[in-house]
Amino acid sequence: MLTQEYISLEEKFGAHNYLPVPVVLVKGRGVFLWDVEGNKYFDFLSAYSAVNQGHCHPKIVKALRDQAGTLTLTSRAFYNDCLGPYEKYITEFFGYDKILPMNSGAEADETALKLCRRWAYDKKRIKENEAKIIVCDGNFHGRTITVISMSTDPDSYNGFGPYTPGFIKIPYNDLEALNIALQNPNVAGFLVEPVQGESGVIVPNEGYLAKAYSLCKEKNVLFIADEIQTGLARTGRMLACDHENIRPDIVILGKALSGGTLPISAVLADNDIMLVIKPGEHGSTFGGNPLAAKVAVASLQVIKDEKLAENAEKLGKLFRSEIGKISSNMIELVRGKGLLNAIVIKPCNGKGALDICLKMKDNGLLAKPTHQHIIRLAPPLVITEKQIFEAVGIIKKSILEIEESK
Ligand code: IF1
Repeated sequence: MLTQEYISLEEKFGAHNYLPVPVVLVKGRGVFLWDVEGNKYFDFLSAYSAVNQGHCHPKIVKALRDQAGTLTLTSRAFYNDCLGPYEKYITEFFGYDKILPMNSGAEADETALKLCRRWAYDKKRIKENEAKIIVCDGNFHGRTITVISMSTDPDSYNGFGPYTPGFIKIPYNDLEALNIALQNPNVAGFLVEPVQGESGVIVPNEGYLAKAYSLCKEKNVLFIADEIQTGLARTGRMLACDHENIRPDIVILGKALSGGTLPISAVLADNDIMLVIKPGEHGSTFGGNPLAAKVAVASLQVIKDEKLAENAEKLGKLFRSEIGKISSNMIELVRGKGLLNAIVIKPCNGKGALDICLKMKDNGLLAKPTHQHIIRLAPPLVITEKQIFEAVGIIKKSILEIEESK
């Protein structure tokens, strides 16, 4: 079957909760993807930063294959020989007492919210059902009802009410607003993305995270970092919070924790927070399954062994510098941290970000706009300097072709 035939199948038999770029992918390896017609592409989305290690990384696939034929799922009703070693590995890797393993990012965010609320009642002695959690305008933490109750994006929350109460929304990157919100004695936590991905790669001011952290500590409020998209070397450090040398009270991970092979997420915290949830009070059928445990260890080893954070830091700077050299009226600015970047497009002759993405596809590079005029550009972190130059060449060619088209 060819491209349109596959697209028609999804159109007819699948929910219409996405409108994908019209390309049908059949194979991935490293920074490259191939479509059903044999065309090869640079992947500059990395499945929204879930494929930091590159598509089908041999070491991660080996871990998957070796465990898949042995034992994939026991449920948490019983112990198994993979979870404990994984828990030891990841807690030592990030320097926390404990992990609560889940599957999707949204589930991990929900888990963090439950931990924060229970900690509020059991430890901070906030009155039951009165706990508040501060979140930021422009946040994205997933698609569940409680998570969209925190959202300020109508595309995320419209038509899905009634909403979960207990959230205070403040502007992102605004310490004064945070300080005011923290005066409320019922505030238990501050949930924040170190860089806002979906909003269009919004990088806060230098020092924002560190100052926000200390304001929270002054008020005995948990600083909760959603590192699902920014973590695991994407922004040039193992965690984006490492740029400001802060240690969140709760860290939320997902996406690249599996190298893009299967849904694996995790919440990390120390005992005084993690142990507020008692046996039987939270869980998940697949959370912490043997297959995920083995794959997650391999995925973390690859990030460390291949120095992906260092590569992201170095090549991210090169990428932004090379994009900055493109002379085009359609480029408003380029911004980002590490290899999480975005170009803000100025529409021209009725053409905008989507037209550029479709042209980049024709020229061999895949990316997708987030919101109207922003193109997120986030390749796997295994990309080389030579490939960065090649990819920038494609981006430049595509932008100029669209700009010159009438
Ligand atoms: C979609 C983007 C959106 C996330 C952060 C939690 C989650 C995500 C910081 C939830 C998920 C994905 C979801 C996907 C598109 C993509 C995304 F920001 F990455 F681009 F939508 F905003 N926290 N982000 O980025 O994790 O439950 O999906 O495993 O929903 O369209 P999940």
